[in-house]
Amino acid sequence: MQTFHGVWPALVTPFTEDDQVDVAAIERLVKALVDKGLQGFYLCGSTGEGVFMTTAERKLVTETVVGLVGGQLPVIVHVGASSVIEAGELARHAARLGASGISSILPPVTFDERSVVSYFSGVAAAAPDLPFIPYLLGAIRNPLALLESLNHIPNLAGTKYTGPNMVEMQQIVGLRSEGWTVFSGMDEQALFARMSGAHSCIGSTMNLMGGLYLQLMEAAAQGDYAGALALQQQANHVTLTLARFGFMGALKTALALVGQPVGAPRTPNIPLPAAKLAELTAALERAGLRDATAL
Ligand code: MN9
Repeated sequence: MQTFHGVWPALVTPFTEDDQVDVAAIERLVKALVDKGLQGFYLCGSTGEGVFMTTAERKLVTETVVGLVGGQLPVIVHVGASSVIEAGELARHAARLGASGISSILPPVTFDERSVVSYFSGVAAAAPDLPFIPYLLGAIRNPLALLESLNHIPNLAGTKYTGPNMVEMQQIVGLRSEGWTVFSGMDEQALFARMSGAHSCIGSTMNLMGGLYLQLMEAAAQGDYAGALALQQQANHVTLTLARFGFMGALKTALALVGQPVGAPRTPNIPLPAAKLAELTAALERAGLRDATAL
């Protein structure tokens, strides 16, 4: 199975004032990220608010982004949905358009590990020629055992591990020696995940500070770990500031502040209250947003 590398934004989905997918804003943002040198795109994940969108809206995002960058950069589409039928439909759609891979969160409201295996098997089988990247997000007791239980899936090609445990990260990386891509999903840990063997990172803040992460990875590749750490800390100041104000609403507002208006998040994500705009702007200024996004 194809492998992947580099710094990828978990693309935010821009919405218009009347809560429609904003195709023009997607095009603007994607072009800017390509110009910065980002190395792939992950669509409709938790940052892309895919599970809060309709199937038609998710298809529109995929069509727009694959139409813009397909063939030039890899695009992985998150297709997870509560119904495996819907996830399968999205997976087939992604394959038909020429996406590079599919990914899925765990099914909601399941309490039996065999259900997770059954669900992932069904999603992966809908696009058998595409790499399948299960998205390990949230409190998963034993990610290593879970991945081992998915071993029979022919197109299993890695995982997106959004957890903080870097020992676990090393073990997941070590599961296979080829045809295996481990994406780290916790932006605050991008450097440490890379040092633990993660092949690539996908994250929400790469929409905002993509150039900084590229520089960070370049410093690490040159063995300049002090330089890389300074950049990780610079990014984390901004990320932790966003979290204090309600992450998705603050992230989308911050994108507008640096010239990429993407509208408000989709409910149940909460927009930044208008009364907090000045406070967030000042806090981001102090956290060094301008420097972090100038790269
Ligand atoms: O996996 C994102 N995680 C979630 C991607 O959305 C739960 C991350 O990129 C975080 O937004 C980021 C900030 O905490 O690490």
